[in-house]
Amino acid sequence: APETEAPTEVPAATPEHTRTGMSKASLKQAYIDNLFYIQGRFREVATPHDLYMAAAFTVRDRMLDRWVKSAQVYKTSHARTVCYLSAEYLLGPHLANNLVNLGISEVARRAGEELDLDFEAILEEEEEPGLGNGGLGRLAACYMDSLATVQIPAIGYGIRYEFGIFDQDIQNGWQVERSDTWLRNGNPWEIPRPKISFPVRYGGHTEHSRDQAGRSRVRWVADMVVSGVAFDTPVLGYGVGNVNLLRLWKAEAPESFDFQVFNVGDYYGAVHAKIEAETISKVLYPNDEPEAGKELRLKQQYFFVSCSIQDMIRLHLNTVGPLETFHEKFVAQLNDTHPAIAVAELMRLLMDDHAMPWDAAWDITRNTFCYTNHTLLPEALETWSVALFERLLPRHLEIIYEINRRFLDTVRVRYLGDEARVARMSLIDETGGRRIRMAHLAVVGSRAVNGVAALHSELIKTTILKDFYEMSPERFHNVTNGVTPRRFIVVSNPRLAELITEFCGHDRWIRDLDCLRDLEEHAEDPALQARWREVKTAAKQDLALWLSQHGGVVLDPQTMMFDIQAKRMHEYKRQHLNVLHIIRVYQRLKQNPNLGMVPRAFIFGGKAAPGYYMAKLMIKLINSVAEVINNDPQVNGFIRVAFMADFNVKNGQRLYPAADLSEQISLAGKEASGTGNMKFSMNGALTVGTLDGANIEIRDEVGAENFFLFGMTAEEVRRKQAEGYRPWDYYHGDDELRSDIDLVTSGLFSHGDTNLFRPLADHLINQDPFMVLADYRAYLNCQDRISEVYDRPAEWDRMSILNVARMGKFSSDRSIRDYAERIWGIEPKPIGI
Ligand code: CBF
Repeated sequence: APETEAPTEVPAATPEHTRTGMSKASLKQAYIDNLFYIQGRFREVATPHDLYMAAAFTVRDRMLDRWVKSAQVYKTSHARTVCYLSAEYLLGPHLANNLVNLGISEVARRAGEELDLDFEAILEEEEEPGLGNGGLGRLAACYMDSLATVQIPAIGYGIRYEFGIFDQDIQNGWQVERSDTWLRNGNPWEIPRPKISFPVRYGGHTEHSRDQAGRSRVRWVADMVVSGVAFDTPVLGYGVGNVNLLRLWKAEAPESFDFQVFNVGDYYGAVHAKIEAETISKVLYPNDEPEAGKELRLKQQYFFVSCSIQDMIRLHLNTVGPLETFHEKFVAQLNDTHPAIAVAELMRLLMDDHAMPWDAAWDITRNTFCYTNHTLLPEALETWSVALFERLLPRHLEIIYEINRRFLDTVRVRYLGDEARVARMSLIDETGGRRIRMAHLAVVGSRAVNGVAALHSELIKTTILKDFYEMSPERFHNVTNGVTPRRFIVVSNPRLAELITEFCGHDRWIRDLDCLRDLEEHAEDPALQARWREVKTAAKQDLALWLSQHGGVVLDPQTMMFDIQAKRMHEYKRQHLNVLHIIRVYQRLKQNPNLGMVPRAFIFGGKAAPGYYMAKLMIKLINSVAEVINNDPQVNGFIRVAFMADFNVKNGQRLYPAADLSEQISLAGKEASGTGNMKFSMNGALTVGTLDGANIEIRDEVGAENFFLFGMTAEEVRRKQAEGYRPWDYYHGDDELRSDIDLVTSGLFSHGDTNLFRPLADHLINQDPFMVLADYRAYLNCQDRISEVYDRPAEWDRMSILNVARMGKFSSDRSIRDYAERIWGIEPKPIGI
């Protein structure tokens, strides 16, 4: 039977346990019990939040049943386990997703109806844990879902930030940040484990000595200790019994009060240590492509890494035994360089706490870690000043120096006399102030390195890690990113999910996305096309309604093409290229009101890092252009512009199903992969995109004829840069381009202020590091083609169906299988239901 089929309501032979039973009767009883016994409420006085909590506990109980069983099987079978080390998990709301993975969405909905509950309102009530910035954190969340679904034993380790990514308001067109207090009403999905706690030390000095056998020993005498306390969240696979563990660490002071200080009357001093400790897991740094620098960030990284490695050692000692086989039990995936300090931490723990000699410890360490790189942007490549390390992690600095000394010896042997290469490959950057290169530490300490899309993995080999690739090419891999179809189709777009199931004749596609190919034969079927269009229009209606209620923009879902760009605001993603196109269309309409064009709604969503001035100015520009266009009766029947405030997972789920066109227009070579491109395409949007990141593979899969390509290739970009790029020439060589940019600074969009947007325009004309002007004309031409095709609905629908049908490759289940087979060497451990 399909896994999603609602469990039968025929009473079971043995009575169901109300905490675990899946029938409607059990769910209703459990719900009422939870409302009463956990929330302490009866229906008449329950708040919407009480109603949500009761639902969450009802679902969680059903997961715990499988979770405990998984833990038992994993333990007794000594299952090899993946530890995913990530500073970010952008989880999104749990409730709807867990209902889908348990296979009880329908029966729960019916139980809710009988209890006279507003199911949608309950789902809306959930505050999402925004413990990540964007692509990298959301990828970690998709991978947790897929690890459980493909039945790989896994633990996700990270930080339980008290404040996640800020909430975004738009005031007067500007982004305003509000702190994200996601924990204020409690989090029903986590289980605190106060007894699973580890000390994490900072500062101080080291003392070197010899033990009785003459072996060298090191003692780290720290001057600050905090405790990391585990908070566990179960992560359920779809249609399987496997439940994995997401273990997030909260920082606490080892003692609430320093009583000695307290006794001498220094109350402030007594609580100071507590506050300082708790600060470590207080807040997520809100930069998508972070610039290195802040001491607290390094403290955070070391904090979660140290707790996680100590936990892995504890688990190993408890279940398997001697640490010599640690790397056989665990493989640890470093999600970017944020957890790279783990290499030095495992070495320290093995040598200093478990008396292992260097060579044995290094062998284990090198065989435990694998590293994923997620960016080529130079400003995002983490380095830390040696001075800061010396102050905060003196023992780790010694270990890094020793790793480096031994590693550089091997470089010297291999490339005799090539000291320039030695300097380039060193873990320490000696140019300018001395800094530790975290990517080099991650590469040297790992047995495998991978990029996140085919182009990106190739570029790694020829740019940032070229020397390392030349030295050991066999360690370099590609694993193209993927996203989970459970959240991004079944949960976000239930109408589409139903339609797919109907035309495929099965729902196997939810677990095996390649099965979507069964849709291909129906791509030209008018019956499917008509239904396809209905589903899309319904999603557009939902979004239009939501937008009109949250921001006031009115869009027409029937006539308008929904053209959406939703992602972090960043110059390399080129939201300003999109804006220039909107301005062009606006000018054309003003010049020729009878233009007869396909009406379009240009919709944006995305947060800017609070300190990123240009990105914030782009938000202001979009909203300013929106204000002019939406209020101009001469054009607003044809074009409208909307900015969806607070783009997060929940709001993303409103956007993906409603898009006709997905904007993936980064400068080629800059977007490592992108995953929004996959989410849109899976929901039937056609892509307008450059040959960047995973766009290339999406185009290969869906067919070049079903993808709107424009712009330079990465190689052309490289050449143009080498020749000396002169945006000024483009500005002067193209009248329409010049007029569009001049309109930005004319004051039209800024109530007469000709200075407001000048920094953006000047930057484009004089520097344009992301070559907006060079790609402008090709983009416009491509947009014209898009409008033509949209005017031929049958053709558009066929392309849209084929996009969905050919998205199998971009399931995160496939990515996880790739990791398991090619990098981790790990087998599934199936657990039945
Ligand atoms: O690999 C996941 C994503 O990571 C980023 O968001 C990142 O933070 N470095 C990249 O920018 C994306 O291209 C990538 O898809």
